[in-house]
Amino acid sequence: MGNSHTKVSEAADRVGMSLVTIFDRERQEQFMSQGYLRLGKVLSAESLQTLQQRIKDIMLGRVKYRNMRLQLYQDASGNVRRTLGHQVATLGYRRIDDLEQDPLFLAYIQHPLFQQIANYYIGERVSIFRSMLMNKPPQLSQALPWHQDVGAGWGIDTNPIVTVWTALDEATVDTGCMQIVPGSQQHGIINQQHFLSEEEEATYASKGNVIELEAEAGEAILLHNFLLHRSGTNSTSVSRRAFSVTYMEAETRTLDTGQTFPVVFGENALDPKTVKGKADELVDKFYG
Ligand SMILES: O=C(O)CCC(=O)C(=O)O
Repeated sequence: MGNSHTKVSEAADRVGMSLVTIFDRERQEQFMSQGYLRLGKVLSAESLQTLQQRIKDIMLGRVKYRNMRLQLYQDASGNVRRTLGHQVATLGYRRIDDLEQDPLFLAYIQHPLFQQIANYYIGERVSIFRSMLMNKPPQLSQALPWHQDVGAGWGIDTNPIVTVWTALDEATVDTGCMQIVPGSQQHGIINQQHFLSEEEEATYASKGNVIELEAEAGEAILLHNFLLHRSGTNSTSVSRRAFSVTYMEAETRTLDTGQTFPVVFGENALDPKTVKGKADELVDKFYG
């Protein structure tokens, strides 16, 4: 794995990384103090392969959803074209949203460990703000600037704090892994508008405080939404895909239209056996 960026080593954090099955007090405290928590390889080798294959099938148009929002890289300078529904068969997508309407991804979103965590921080009824694939295709990716994932910037009336980010490929410095500032969630909301200004970056994300969040394929990491994070570009010949899901109170509404979001835990939660395509009104506008 690469090592070019100044970093506080988190080697100890990863040695003997084991799968978290119980979100106990020690882990709750670690998450609240560091703003992230490695959950281990929540995806078995088989489940990982299943999701890798499914996202490939979605990108190539073998599995289609009418109301799925996709962002396609147009060229090496990072220009992106957005489509509603699949239009182009390529692995060069930047981002794909609305994956909860796919039964395989929905089943993963509803993993019992994520339910434990969501029930602890949110309550019984939980919706998701987004369920997105972030892809850094070989030689064709953009860096993502420093930001927090804040509700106001996203146009919703609460500030979610629970995001589960899962590596679908190994994420390294060379493939454009995430970088974070551990503990930075404790500053609270630095910038309601999502991205930091240059001055804020200098204050809150100085090099000495940044770590590279490298991850193995199949590994899930719990992220506090106020944790400062960014990600780099992919200079290798393999893709770096990750699946990121933000959980929140089911009563959370958009600030403009008062709309709620897909429920994944509790009463009337989506069920992988019967999940339907996303309703038209839920894709009228893009929040986040
Ligand atoms: O996967 C990445 O590169 C960034 C993902 C991200 O910003 C997020 O999950 O909030």
